Amino acid sequence: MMEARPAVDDAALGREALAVLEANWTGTGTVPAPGLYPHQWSWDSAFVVIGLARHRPDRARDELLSLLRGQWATGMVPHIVFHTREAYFPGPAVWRSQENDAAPKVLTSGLTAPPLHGLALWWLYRHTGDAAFVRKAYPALVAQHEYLASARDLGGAGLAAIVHPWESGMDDSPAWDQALAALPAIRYGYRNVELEERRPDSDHERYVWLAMRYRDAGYSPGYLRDEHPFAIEDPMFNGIWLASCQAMAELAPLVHADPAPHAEQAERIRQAMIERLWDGCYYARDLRSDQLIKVCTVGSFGPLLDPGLPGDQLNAAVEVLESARFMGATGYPVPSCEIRATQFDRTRYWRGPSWVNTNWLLRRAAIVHSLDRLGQQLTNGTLRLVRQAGFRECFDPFDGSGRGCRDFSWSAALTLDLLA
Ligand code: 9WN
Repeated sequence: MMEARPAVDDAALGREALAVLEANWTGTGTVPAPGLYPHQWSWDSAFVVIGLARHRPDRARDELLSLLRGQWATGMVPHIVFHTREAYFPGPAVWRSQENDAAPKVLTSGLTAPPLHGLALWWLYRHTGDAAFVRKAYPALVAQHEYLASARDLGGAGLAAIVHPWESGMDDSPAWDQALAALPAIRYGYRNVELEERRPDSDHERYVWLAMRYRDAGYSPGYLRDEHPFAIEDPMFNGIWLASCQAMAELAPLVHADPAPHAEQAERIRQAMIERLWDGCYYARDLRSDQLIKVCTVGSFGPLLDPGLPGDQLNAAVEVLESARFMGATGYPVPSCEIRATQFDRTRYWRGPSWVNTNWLLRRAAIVHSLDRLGQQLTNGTLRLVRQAGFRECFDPFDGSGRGCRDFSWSAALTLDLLA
């Protein structure tokens, strides 16, 4: 049921958001939420940078640099950087990053996450004009993009493949169900109480098994290409990468670099998404079965972040988004899975609930395509969620009640941006 919260005006909501981010700052980075997620997560940090760009640019800069301390020599930006000693499963003992020559001193996971950092750096520059900081962070992001283009183009067509559901940032999305079900039927033997409590219904034994396989192969790109059983081209991951490539092209002149390679990369991603992921809607492609995964999720709208998206695809995708399959049927934007899908579940993380970060990304897409009414609807609906239920991790898309943990950093950070 909806929790009663006293009415708050914009100024008070902004102050609350800043207070949450202050409380979640550890001195070296912002944790997504106290207790449940006590380390620094990659795309969470990028959202925090975006939200703090106007209000605390100093903190936004520290946040990004702190995350980049976890970057591997391969260019890979890990999905978790462990700056604190707090227990979390799967923690450093599982990832064993320190045994890999390419890993940095700070302990990290061995997976990556949606590469939103180029867009976050551009956002920070746009609001601060701080070209010196761009010069500082730019090379690391070039390396991140080179890593994706070389080690992750497992389909050979210009898209980056995710090799684990955790890499999508949308762990239990129905888009990964088939690929997980197709894993070899073995006794995985990776039960973990903490993980079971955090995600009671998820396929966590398979998640850990998959991560261990990759770890035991030395996090090797050759293993990913030839053997790893999970490889998926995801439209949200690649839509975000494309947006970051375009951001890097715009930032390049500030560091006296050539924008062309970034623009060309963006073009390659766009073409590959059209050729490989579009079928009336964008779908993820399972590279192991070489099939589209025919469930439409909020991730299907990632390519809308591209201002160069062809008009007919833009119109068709927006029609789906506004239809009774998504926003047209729920009181609040945007359910994480289309509600007519059998896998839709309004109570389970990425299988139904609405999230502030994906709402923000879709609002960004609406802005780049001058879809003012849609943008306004996404802004208002998202602010209504946090006004009513607080900075929760996610929300019931029908009645707006909060789900998951409280004081969630990206919900607070992006609220700051939406209020501006
Ligand atoms: C695994 C931290 C992260 C987010 C993801 C979200 C969730 C972790 C989990 O929390 O993932 O990385 O325990 O399920 O799905 O998007 O980055 O907030």
